[in-house]
Amino acid sequence: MEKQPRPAEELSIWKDAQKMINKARKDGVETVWDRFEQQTPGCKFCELGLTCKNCNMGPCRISPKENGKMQRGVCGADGDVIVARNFGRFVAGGSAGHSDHGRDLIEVMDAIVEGRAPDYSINDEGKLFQVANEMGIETDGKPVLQIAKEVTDCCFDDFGSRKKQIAFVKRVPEKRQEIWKKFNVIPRGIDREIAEMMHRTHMGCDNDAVSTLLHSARTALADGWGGSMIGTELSDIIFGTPTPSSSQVNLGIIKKDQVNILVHGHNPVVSEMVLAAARSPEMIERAKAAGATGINIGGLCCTGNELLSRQGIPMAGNHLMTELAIVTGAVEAVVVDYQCIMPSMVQAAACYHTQFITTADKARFTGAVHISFKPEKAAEQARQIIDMAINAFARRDNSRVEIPDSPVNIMCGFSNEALLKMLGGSLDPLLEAVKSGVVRGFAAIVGCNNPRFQHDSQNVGLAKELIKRDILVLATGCVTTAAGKAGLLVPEGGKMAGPGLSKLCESLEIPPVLHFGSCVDNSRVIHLCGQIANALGVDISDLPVWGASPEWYSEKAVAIGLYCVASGIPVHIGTPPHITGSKLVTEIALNGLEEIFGASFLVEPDFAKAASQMDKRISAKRLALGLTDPVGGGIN
Ligand code: XCC
Ligand code: SF4
Repeated sequence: MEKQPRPAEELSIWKDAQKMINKARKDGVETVWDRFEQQTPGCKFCELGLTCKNCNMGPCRISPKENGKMQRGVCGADGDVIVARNFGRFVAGGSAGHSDHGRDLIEVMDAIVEGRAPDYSINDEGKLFQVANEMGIETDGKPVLQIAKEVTDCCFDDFGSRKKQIAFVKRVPEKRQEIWKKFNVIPRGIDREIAEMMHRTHMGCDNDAVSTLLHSARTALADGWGGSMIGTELSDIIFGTPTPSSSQVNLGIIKKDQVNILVHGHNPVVSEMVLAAARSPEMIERAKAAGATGINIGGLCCTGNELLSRQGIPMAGNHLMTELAIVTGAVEAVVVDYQCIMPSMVQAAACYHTQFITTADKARFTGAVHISFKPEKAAEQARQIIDMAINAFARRDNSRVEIPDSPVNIMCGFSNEALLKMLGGSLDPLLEAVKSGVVRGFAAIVGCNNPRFQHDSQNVGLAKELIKRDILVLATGCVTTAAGKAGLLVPEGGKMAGPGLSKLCESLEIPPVLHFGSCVDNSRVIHLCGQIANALGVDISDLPVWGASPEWYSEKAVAIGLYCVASGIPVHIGTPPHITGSKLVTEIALNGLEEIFGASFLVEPDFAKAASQMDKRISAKRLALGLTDPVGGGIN
């Protein structure tokens, strides 16, 4: 008998999602939830991490039986080794994704420096100078492009093998660097650590789970303080450092009378140009000639967050909303770069008039229109994309259009620089707020959606629980959209916070959850933690801080989690990665890392329980710092 589909209300907490899930069913569009049903239950061996396909004597699978002789793969690898190797490769995948994204920004900066990309420029010279100084590059009296060239070279070198450590290790507190030295996890080169991870996990190399896990940490640190940080910093230099502004979120941002173009993926290089083209009078005229009132650029996932942070474009939705956005029937084009783009979007688009346009040669989708994007021809290609969308507008079938909700207002564009500016140029007022207990601590809630959970239930639930306890929340990635829809990204959201935080929100006119950007912008979070630790003369692991990714799904999310932990920030996750087949590896993740890095993972699928655990630790950290904890334990 065929399984009955679950009611839409069970699948997502949002009205706009529920309506579109039902419309998808009516329109015959398959969604992520349908496929999740088909794939459940998953393979037990794979879930436990106990399958290995690393060579052709296998595949092998290890039975997790507790008693008797430990099974081994054909080569002799035991369950611990297989789990650790699989985990290591998972981290390498995530680190490669973020870091290759960072590299693409270096390529654009290189093209700017060499005069090959006339449509791009250096937007934030102040930030360029600051980053150059941190990298030890002399700036006095040098032309801007010369400084940009030297920063570009330094970043390129960070990917290679010639350095003992990547440039931004300088941002890490001394005590933390000592720990990294002791355990030999200071990242040397970004590509190097990733390649070494692949090497170590080849048959017959690193056959000690602890050793493999330590290199996983090194690989993740190469992402956080390397590839991702380069991605963030160079994006700021080229497109501007985010400053607070306002925008809107949910599927209601799609406009019935306009040419709607959604930008999706992670890298702002293409979408910044698409936005610029969409704002040009020439393109707006063409749209009007086609019968639309204008051109509307909306965001999905992290490309959306990048453009929201810097340019204030509205957000249509996060990861699990991406197919549903197309189901509105009012999207003329989805323009994608890479990462987190469900291949199924090609089929969803084909059910309507929507053009699905890929732009990255390393992220091709069968059935999509491909425009091989080149920074050298950026503006011209962006206009070509807009033209395709305008042409599609004529083919839209308005009888199939349904826009399910009206948009919610949000505040966006926080960055470390913006925060510092709001605080009057110094972290002191924030530190004072922490010391007095007005803000008891910080938590960065980051990452994705996963159909294992009711969409956004955990992301929103956890954020609400934490702010109630006067814990200031920073949100990145897909959590930003969830927080925005829940009304947490506006100063009035402070009413949902505890007494201290709600007053702070009122006096500073900030939301209780700060939109801190995209996934690569988690580098802002670790950088900020480093700055706070330095200001207090302590290590990051001494701070009352947490990371959390309740609904994570991607390899990148695990890389983020691990670089946070290795940086001294404990991390809550809603579901474990595929490691539970090894007691040793699981024990290290939950406890062993604490002894090495002063932080570890908390796996807890229930946000309320997670919040109370996080609260306890924040309380303990405050007391250890000699601070009082006025509210601590007040809510349980
Ligand atoms: Fe992807 Fe960054 Fe996750 Fe969203 S949050 S589903 S990784 S888009 Ni990073
Ligand atoms: Fe099996 Fe070992 Fe080959 Fe993995 S590396 S598939 S465990 S023989």
